[in-house]
Amino acid sequence: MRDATRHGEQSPPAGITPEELQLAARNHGMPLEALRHDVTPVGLHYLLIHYDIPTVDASTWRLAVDGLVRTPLSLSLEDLRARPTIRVPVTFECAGNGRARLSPRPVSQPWLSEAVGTAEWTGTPLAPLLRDAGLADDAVDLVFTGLDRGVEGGIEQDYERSLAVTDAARDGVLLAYGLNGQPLPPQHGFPLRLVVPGWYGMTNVKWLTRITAVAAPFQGYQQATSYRLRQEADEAGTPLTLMEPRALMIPPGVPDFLTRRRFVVAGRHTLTGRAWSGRGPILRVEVSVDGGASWSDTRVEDGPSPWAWSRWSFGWDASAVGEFDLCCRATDAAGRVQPDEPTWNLGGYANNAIQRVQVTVRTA
Ligand SMILES: Nc1nc2c(c(=O)[nH]1)N[C@H]1C(S)=C(S)[C@@H](COP(=O)(O)O)O[C@H]1N2
Ligand SMILES: [Mo]
Repeated sequence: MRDATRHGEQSPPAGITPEELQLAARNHGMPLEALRHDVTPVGLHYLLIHYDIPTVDASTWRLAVDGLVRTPLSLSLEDLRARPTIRVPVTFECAGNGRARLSPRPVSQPWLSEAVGTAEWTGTPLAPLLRDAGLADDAVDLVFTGLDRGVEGGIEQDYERSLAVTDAARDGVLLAYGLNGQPLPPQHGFPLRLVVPGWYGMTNVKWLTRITAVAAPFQGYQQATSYRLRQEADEAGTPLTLMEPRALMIPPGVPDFLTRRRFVVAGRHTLTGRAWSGRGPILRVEVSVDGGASWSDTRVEDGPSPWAWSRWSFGWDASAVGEFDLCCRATDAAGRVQPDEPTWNLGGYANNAIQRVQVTVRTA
């Protein structure tokens, strides 16, 4: 347990506050049984909206590309649809996933482990569009502005995030107008959003209205104040970028309504789930049925795209009745492995500590 007062802050109350509950009721997670789908059905994908969902009239909407460009652009949805099209499954995870398991609990959207989903995005690659606009040599950052507006940290703002020009021009970065073969639904950014494969969710600006090339690193709230790893409020910290590795399992058997504790009939069971990372494919997923005392390798399959989660499965011989503490952990191509315990930080970000699922094995 960490001493919150050391950080000049008040300890959050032991239970979830009405304000956290209000956020949790608006921003839902993906029920873990939906890990069975390669591509998450619309409505089961997690949702995170800082302010309100804006209403957008697609017939008058335009995307502006301006700032330090030789040819400023103003593009309609039809203009964007007429450009080269790509369709690719991409796994998103909110940087705050796991926040509610930190102690003391940073007060914000109280995710446990379900702020994840994989959608099949349809859109147009960003790099050629930037070439058409002709970025000036002194452009260093691109600022992506959404149509949603609100107050955060006492500052009224549009939702805005930036990318370095080199990151924005990478393969796979796209402007998406479709999700799972349909136009974007209002909650996922209709009519257009940015999709940056491998990065934490906040990067994927929804309700995109403007891309501005600027000559200095962007200092907006969501870039310079929020989404940074730090211990103290007055520290600059390090910005969150690529997703850390994480494996999740479909909780086996049936749940208790209130506690979600699992009940499984003794016998052989297949444990399955998904694993992903922003740093290359998942090389290994291990499972433990004894709370992490011993680990076994699982079978890992290729994902539906290089940017989407991999399915894994494991045959569990649950012939003995009793209490079991199931865990899983992923290792990515960069050799990063999930830790047993989280590392605390002020914003409650990037907690990729291993998932634990309590299971009672009983006779039928
Ligand atoms: N304009 C805008 N874009 C946004 C957000 C937002 O509040 N406003 N939330 C971000 C965050 S924090 C996450 S995790 C993802 C969530 O995307 P989804 O709701 O489509 O799953 O969108 C990002 N893009
Ligand atoms: Mo997020």
